This record gives sequence, structure tokens and C-alpha cells, in this order.
Amino acid sequence: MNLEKDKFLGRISSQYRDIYKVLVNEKEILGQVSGKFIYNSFNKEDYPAVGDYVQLDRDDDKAGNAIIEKVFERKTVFKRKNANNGQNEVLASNIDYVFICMSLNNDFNIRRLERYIAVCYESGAIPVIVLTKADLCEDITEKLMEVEEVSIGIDILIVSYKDKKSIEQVCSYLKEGVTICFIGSSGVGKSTLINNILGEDRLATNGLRNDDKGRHTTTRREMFVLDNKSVVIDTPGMRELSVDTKDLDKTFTDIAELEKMCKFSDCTHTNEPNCAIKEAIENGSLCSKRYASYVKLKEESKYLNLNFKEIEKEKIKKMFGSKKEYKNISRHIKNKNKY
Ligand SMILES: Nc1nc2c(ncn2[C@@H]2O[C@H](COP(=O)(O)OP(=O)(O)O)[C@@H](O)[C@H]2O)c(=O)[nH]1
Ligand SMILES: [Mg+2]
Ligand SMILES: [Zn+2]
Repeated sequence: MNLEKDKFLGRISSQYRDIYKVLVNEKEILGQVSGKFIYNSFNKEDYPAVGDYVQLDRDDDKAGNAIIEKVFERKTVFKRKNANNGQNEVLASNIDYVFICMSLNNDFNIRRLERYIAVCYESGAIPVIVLTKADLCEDITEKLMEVEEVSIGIDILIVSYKDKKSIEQVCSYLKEGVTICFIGSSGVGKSTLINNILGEDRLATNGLRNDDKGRHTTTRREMFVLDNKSVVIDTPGMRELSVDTKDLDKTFTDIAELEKMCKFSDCTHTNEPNCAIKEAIENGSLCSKRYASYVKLKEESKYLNLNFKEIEKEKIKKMFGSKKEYKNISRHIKNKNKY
């Protein structure tokens, strides 16, 4: 990191619109970006995000907010693409592990898990699956098998706040300098787990006694530093997480392998002969729902990287096979109307 002379290194710990909380020399201070920063920033993703290392003009906020002068290059970036304007939003950065939390009771959903894994690989961080509320689940072995099927090579932790040993397992990842971001639907127990890791109730959780059902307690992404200098980031539940294709092959290694075995390299796995995907679905070695999930994510990410005009073109292509065909059809219609 290229810190200029007489400047200070900080790390963004949370964001409140244009004001940031920044950790500097183990203190938390308030900061905002400089006018020059705004002038030089064209995209939303250029702005500071939780987890970013930044250069500050001072290390206190006694005489007003510290000025954030630049954001240092991100080692890993956890992004979400806004489907409406195509802009990327950085959710968190410089993360070593993403703990994908899913409860073993109501929230259990393998298809959603696949999506989270894909998002995580895209970020560059290492995914770890955390299955929560083990105390509320009666068929753990069965569910674990389902999870294992879609998470080859990924660590899986089973936790319950009632089981201290299971919390210790989570803590074993928290080494000095390591940053872990917790993601997953609202209510699965992320904040509860982090409180248990911190050893104190620092975070508000969705308590059953005095809270409405389904209320979102964690409202913003927030970073906490442990005594051993490891860092955890809590996030609120994220409804729509868009996925980019580049790394779908990592999430669906089984499908990527099968595709290589189709007779035709451009096989669409629909009506070609000797299609390895179709065969695998027929003989039961590939779950059809998993394949459908893969197709859906792939389709989604294809659209994400297109601009408006390209999306329209794609839609036409889908309807009529190709643009050329569409032109032929429209000419045909026009001619028909002439006579
Ligand atoms: N039975 C059980 N309940 C849990 C466990 N972990 C969290 N909860 C409860 O689940 C609710 C939601 O927890 P919270 O940490 O706010 O979830 P978050 O939205 O993911 O941060 C709270 O009522 C917690 O007490 C667990 O391991 N077992
Ligand atoms: Mg929470
Ligand atoms: Zn095929």
C-alpha cells in the first residue's frame, strides 16, 4: 500500500450515507471523502466500502471529520450489480473468508446456497458454509448430505448457539489479520453467532421475545475487530444477489466437467445426440433441479453484463432464433400487409 508521507492508514468499518466510520490506530473515527475524490470518481464502486483500506489526512476527528483521500487497491471485492442501472455496488472488500450462513430449519434452501457460493467465488474470497440452528433440526445428516452435494471442496460447519464447541469451530478461522464476512438471509443467526464469537452482546439480534417476526435487526454492514486482531463483518439479509458468470464453473464443477463430454462442443443440451448432461440427468447422477439452477444463474449473468440495447436484441433472438430471422419475419409481415 502506497501511503503518502504524513498520512494515515485507516480501514472503513461502516457507512452512513456520505459519512464513514474508519478504524485508525485501533480507534474508530468519522471520515468523509475529499472534493478531489468526488471529482475523480465516476462510478459508485470507486467510493469507499466496508473493509476498504484508505488514506486519511489525520488520525482523529476532534476538529471535524477526517478526510478520506484515496481507497487502496482491493484484494477481494464482494459486489452486487444493480439490475436497473448496471452499476456495481461494493458490499465489502478485502475479505479472506465469506461465511455463508443458512439455517437448518426454515431457511434451508439448496438452490439459494448455490447462488451464494457463486457470488462468493466471484469475490475472490474463500467460501465456508455455516449451517445454523442445529438444535432445531432433526435430520441433520440428511441435510448435510444435500449440502455436500453442491459444495465440493468447501468447508461446512454445523453450529448452534447452545453448543459452545460448535462456536469454537467457527473461531478457529479467526486468526490475526484475517477478515471474515458473514452473509445469508435475515434471521438465520449471523449476529447471534458474531456475538458469541465476540463474547459479548455487541450486536442487536432478532430476539423472539420483544421483536416482530421477520424484522431486520442488522440494518447495515458493520465491522468488528477481535482482541487477536481478526476482523468480522456482519451484514443484513440481502434479498437479491446478482451473479456474474465468470466463476459459475467453480460453483458447478460437476456440470462443467460433464459439458466437456458432450459430443458437440457447442452442445445446448436440448436435442443434440450424445449429450452428457442429458444422459446424467436421465441416469440420476445429475439432479435436474441443480442443472436448472445453473441455467438460470447463467442466463441471469448474461443479462447483467449487457446494456439496454443488447438486452432487447437478446430478447428478440430468444423469441425468433436470431436477429436475421427476426428481420426476415418482419419483412414477410410487411410484404403480407402490402397485398
Ligand atoms: N434455536 C436457535 N435459535 C437461534 C440460533 N442462533 C440464532 N437464533 C435465533 O434466531 C433469531 C435471529 O437471529 P439473528 O442473530 O438476529 O439473525 P441474523 O438476522 O442472521 O443476524 C434470534 O431470535 C436468535 O435468538 C441457534 O443456534 N439456535
Ligand atoms: Mg443480524
Ligand atoms: Zn450436451
